[in-house]
Amino acid sequence: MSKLTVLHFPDPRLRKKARPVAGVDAGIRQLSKDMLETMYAENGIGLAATQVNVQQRVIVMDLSAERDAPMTLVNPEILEQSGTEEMEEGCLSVPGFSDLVQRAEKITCRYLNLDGELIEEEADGLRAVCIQHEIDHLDGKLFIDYLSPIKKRRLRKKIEKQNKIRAL
Ligand code: K2U
Ligand code: ZN
Repeated sequence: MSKLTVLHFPDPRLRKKARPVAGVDAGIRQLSKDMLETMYAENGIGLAATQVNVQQRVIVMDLSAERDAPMTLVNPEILEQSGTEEMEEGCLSVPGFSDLVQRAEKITCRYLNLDGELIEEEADGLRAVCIQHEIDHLDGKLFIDYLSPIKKRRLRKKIEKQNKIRAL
């Protein structure tokens, strides 16, 4: 297993659109293991392959309190969605920032598991938010893209200032 490097905004590689996985093989299973190790080390509850500079449609999640219920979703897609809900979101690729984001309240998600089985399940609450957040990553979208232009400009200036200080 190896911990991978998480890309940080405004890295342009976060904007790449990931490609569908042709088949769940040993390489995808190793990627899943490395992504889970990285997610746990960074105290995340989700991680998309795009965030570790791999342009494949793979996301991992673990929403359990005990951090012992890992899930891997290959080629995840949202088949249906209903309602709206608002939740405070953060992102491992935009450290130190969070804001309210509106998303679908309930979703029906279809994906391949690590055994290559096609799974279709409903999700709501934090699970629904996390799946939508991670699928956005696979499409090169970040939660900050939902913010108002003023908030996004303010955030970009704060990050550029942080990066200048780090570079000193
Ligand atoms: O994709 C990521 O960057 C990991 C995200 C996943 C996530 C974002 C918003 C809402 C739910 C999940 C987070 O950084 S994981 C950190 C976290 C931990 C507990 C609750 C919410 C977010
Ligand atoms: Zn994120």
